[in-house]
Amino acid sequence: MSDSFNQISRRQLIKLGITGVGIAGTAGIVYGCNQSQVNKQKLQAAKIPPLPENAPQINQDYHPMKLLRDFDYGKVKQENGRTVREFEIVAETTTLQLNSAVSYIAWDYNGRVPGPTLRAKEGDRVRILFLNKGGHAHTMHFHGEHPVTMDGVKAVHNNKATIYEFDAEPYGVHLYHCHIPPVTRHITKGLYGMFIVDPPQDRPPADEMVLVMGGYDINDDNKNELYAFNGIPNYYKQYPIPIYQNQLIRLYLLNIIEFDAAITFHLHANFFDVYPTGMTLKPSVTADDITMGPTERHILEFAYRYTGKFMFHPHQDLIAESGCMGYFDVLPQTS
Ligand SMILES: [Cu+2]
Repeated sequence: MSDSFNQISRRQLIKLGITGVGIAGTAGIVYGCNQSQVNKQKLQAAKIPPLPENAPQINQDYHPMKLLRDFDYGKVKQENGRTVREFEIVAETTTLQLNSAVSYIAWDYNGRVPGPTLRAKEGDRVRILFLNKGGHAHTMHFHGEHPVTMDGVKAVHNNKATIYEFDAEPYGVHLYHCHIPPVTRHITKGLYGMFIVDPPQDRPPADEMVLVMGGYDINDDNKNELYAFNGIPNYYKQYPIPIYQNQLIRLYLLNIIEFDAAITFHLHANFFDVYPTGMTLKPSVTADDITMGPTERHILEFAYRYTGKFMFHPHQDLIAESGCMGYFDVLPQTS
């Protein structure tokens, strides 16, 4: 590992991988393009509507409508008979327009909030090439099982890089976030993302998507003034998420809201099956409202019987009305 050089870019991060730990090959390292064959079959099996054309991107790396179904499987390699998934993460500082009045300096992974949804199968080797260009010390701390040296609590200073490497286990819906104190600040600034470990046997085909509930402390009073699904307040309220009627939806849901003790997630006009922490293959309960503490996450599965626009939101309605609000636009299946 190397952390003794300055002014490194994303391109140079790739070189870090090569010179630092002997990773072979320079070409073909492209974000999110190495989906497994299994995933392609899954996508073909589930019916997914086209993206709404009016839904805007925030910047070249950040499109909340695409982010929903954007799973990063890394660059896949075989090393000593094992599948290794290599991911590139750059901590950055990005200005986000949270609403018409609030322009916010976010700290983020790869230019978006949440960061990339990293995905592996249980037992894969995960290798994270982490470069900090954020201007402050940051880290990546993963939930999951790993050695203490890979726990991501040791500061990676600005313009430095490191490599986190561990086995993807156990299967479930996990997360990563910065662990520099005050952690509340580094998380509310935007440094978090989801880490999905798939079980050895694939779950049934579904329209899979990610929702991360986050909060923003705009005026540094240790309270949230704005909330959001996937980083931009009210985005899916303004641009409902199209899904098909009678299509199984698999929602990977994370609560990363700081300062509030717990929040709920409520789905209108429907009920969902809950797979706690994504660590079961059978649901534990069926509900239309679930309470989640900080960093709690679940898989929720449901299908809509009726067409139309249906809300989802925390049932602390002030939080919903402060930006954590969205709609599913349930469309009739055409074939
Ligand atoms: Cu940080």
